[in-house]
Amino acid sequence: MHKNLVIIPTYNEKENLPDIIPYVLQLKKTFDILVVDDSSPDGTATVVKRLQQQFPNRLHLLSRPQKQGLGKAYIAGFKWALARSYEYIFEMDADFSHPPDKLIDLLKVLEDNDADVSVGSRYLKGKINVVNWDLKRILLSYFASLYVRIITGLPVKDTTAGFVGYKKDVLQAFDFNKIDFVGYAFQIEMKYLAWKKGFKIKEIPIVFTDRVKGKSKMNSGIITEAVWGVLKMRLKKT
Ligand SMILES: Nc1nc2c(ncn2[C@@H]2O[C@H](COP(=O)(O)OP(=O)(O)O)[C@@H](O)[C@H]2O)c(=O)[nH]1
Ligand SMILES: [Mg+2]
Repeated sequence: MHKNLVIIPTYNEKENLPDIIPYVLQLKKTFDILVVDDSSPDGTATVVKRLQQQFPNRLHLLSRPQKQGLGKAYIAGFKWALARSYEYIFEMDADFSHPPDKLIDLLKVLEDNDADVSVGSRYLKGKINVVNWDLKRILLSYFASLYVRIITGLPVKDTTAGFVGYKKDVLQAFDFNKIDFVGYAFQIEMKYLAWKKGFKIKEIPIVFTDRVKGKSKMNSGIITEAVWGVLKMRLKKT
């Protein structure tokens, strides 16, 4: 049984999986992969099944009946991971925006007991490490992170980051029935709750590159959810 699991949520990512899956499975450290697919109409699940023949036991697929958002996909993945006793569990996008080599650094932080949660951060030391995003998206993401820090006090620079490692006990401490955000607000809430529960969060620098293949699923609903969600989260008792 391996210790490390990377959860990759997918919706129409058939072009990216044949590249990213072998890449992650051939890293110097052993990471298994769980793809959580929401019945993508482009046949992403079929691509996973084909790759499973090449990487038996290391590549897993959780198929869900319909598109329910990133948050729900991750929660299903976390429950799957905890039921199988993985020690270190990672979130990563399918589209190479998160450099997969940095999984090794995220893992090291957890293995060395430097923190309970490790975050691949775009916004450290006053820098904005984003490639190929238009100015609007950079400003949106940067000011979203600032907004969250001001409202919640969360001591994390990149609060919406989706490249994250968790020790198993962090995920075990969550009541997933109480988390109902689906987009960026989900990523913010995971960090906020971990911090509130006294877990230590450490950020490491990464360069985020916009996707080359496939389409972004970001939409204005996700942004509205984040703006109101952060206020709601701050007022809610945890
Ligand atoms: N299972 C699942 N995955 C999703 C959903 N929405 C987005 N994703 C995946 O989540 C990751 C991040 O989404 P992406 O569209 O790249 O968002 P962006 O990077 O903010 O533009 C990608 O791997 C997507 O395929 C969803 O509703 N369900
Ligand atoms: Mg993306």
